[in-house]
Amino acid sequence: MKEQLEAIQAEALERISQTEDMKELQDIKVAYLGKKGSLTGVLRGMGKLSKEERPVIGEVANKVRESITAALDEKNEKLELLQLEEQLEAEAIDVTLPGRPVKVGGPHLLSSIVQELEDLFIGMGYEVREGPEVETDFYNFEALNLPKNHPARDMQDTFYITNELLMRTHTSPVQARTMQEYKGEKPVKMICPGKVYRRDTDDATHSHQFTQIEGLYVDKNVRMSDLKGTLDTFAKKMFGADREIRLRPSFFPFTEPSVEMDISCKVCNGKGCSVCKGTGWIEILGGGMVHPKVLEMGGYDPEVYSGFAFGMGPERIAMLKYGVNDIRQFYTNDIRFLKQYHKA
Ligand code: 2U9
Repeated sequence: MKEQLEAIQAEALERISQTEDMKELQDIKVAYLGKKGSLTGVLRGMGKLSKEERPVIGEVANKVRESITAALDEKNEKLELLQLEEQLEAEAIDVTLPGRPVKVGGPHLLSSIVQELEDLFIGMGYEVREGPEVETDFYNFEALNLPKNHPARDMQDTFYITNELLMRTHTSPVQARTMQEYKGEKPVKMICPGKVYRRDTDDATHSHQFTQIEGLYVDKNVRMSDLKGTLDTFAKKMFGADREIRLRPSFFPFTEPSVEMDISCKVCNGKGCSVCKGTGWIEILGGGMVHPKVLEMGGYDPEVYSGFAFGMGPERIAMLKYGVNDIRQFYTNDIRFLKQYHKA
């Protein structure tokens, strides 16, 4: 029996040393140490041995089991290590390879212009306020000295939702709302950027939806010269320190007196060219002193308070600044157009 055990040991150790496969190693374990394994089979027969033989053979059998188990463990560890090394090699990452470029977006040109304008006016102490795009007739017209039957309220120009609700035609209602909120008790110094809507047929210079930024400054002793100084600062910061401004008389229902502002043409330096249509000047915005009726409707006593207001179109600013010749470029989102204005 001893020889039989030694033969099993020799055979098992040989098979273990020969294999390089985990699955086969598992099969070898079962073949020798499993319930139906050859070593187990021999050990079962020990019952037939004499009392004297049993401990001797038992000791041999234990040694054989131990040596097979140790060889299996050692081989298993070796194969596991080998498998890990192979896996690490297969999954190795070359960190020195150049990265794949990631496509990143950038702000829309209009957003950049609005941001630039906001920064500029925040620098002059203005707060930025927003309001609803679906407005009431009262805030869009009535509070701005545009009573019923005023030509600017024409159904032809405004998207009405109901008799009382409409898509705002300017951002001025945001200022009217702010004046009411401040209850005529403290100064208002604000700008309001946002989308506005007009019933227009889209072409190179018209869009049924466009952006506006309007400003309002209401306080005691606000004068026309304050408006002029503010707009001059704006023009020089936005279009260059060498720009001149000029104010022309105009008319808006919400301001009195009203003005339109031109800047000197950068292309010809005021000499006259095709961009300024030979005049040397380019129209940029409108403004004026807030109409006493508008102050009153906002809750401000026109005997105590005065104010100026102005309004401009960021599309027009962007078109002049970057030579864009079709307003539809801002809304058709041709990536080739938009990409030109992404800063690196
Ligand atoms: C309140 C009082 C007065 C806002 C003003 C303009 C003149 C103006 C246009 C320029 C081109 C709009 O983008 S555009 O179409 N705007 O000329 N806007 S004064 O006056 C206000 C607003 C609110 C309470």
